[in-house]
Amino acid sequence: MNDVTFIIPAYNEEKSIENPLKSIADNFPESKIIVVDNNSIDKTLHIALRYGAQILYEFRQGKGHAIKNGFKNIKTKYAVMLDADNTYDPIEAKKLIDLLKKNKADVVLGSRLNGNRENGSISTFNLFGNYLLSLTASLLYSKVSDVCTGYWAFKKEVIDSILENGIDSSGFELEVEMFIKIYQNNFKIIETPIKYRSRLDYPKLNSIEDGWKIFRTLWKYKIMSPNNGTNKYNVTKKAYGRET
Ligand SMILES: Nc1nc2c(ncn2[C@@H]2O[C@H](COP(=O)(O)OP(=O)(O)O)[C@@H](O)[C@H]2O)c(=O)[nH]1
Ligand SMILES: [Mg+2]
Repeated sequence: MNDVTFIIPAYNEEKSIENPLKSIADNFPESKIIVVDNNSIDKTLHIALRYGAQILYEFRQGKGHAIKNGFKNIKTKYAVMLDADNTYDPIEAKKLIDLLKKNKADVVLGSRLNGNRENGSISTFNLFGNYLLSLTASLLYSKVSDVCTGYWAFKKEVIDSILENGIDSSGFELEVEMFIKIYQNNFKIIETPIKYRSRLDYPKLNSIEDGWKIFRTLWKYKIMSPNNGTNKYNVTKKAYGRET
């Protein structure tokens, strides 16, 4: 997949980042890897360099800032965003990218909530929060099962459009902001189920604080934006069923 760049936001993930990097290097040796670091003080960068990743330094803390920086450096036709925490299996990127290549959509979300979750990978509290946020996104915009997933595949034109619209989010509101802007720009979004594994290092997300920010962001764009709910596509997941 020489037409794909993997973009990995990373903040102090020395215990986790090697697994996804190794898997990408083994399975997609022709793909490019960008790791966007935010002031990590551990061995994250050292490990990323060993796998030939391009390192971007983003000094403004937060996943939103990191991804914005990464997006500006995407040169390939497709990009895959995934976490450095070993929760997502890079092998599944093939499935997401194939859907883009077959023109089934412009953006594919890997749904953890429709997929197979390893025991202990997500707490009951976080699971409930994720259902609630996805339900809110479905009611305000378009039906989606897992709007906060960190596993996304994009066509380059969608990334260009996101950058043109601007990314306001500094942190974990990033995913809902992208979902809303992609939807409002009439791109087609679909979901496909993915596996979700337990993270190896400590979580960077604060469930209550970040969950509340994400909820407010969902409403903010509903109130602010002029073209609410005009997308001719609905987020579709049915066609791709559960993984066997
Ligand atoms: N560059 C950067 N990455 C971050 C920051 N905060 C979190 N991340 C990364 O973003 C990804 C998602 O964070 P995580 O704590 O796993 O959130 P969760 O998956 O929503 O629970 C991980 O790869 C983190 O290392 C940050 O401030 N800067
Ligand atoms: Mg994660």
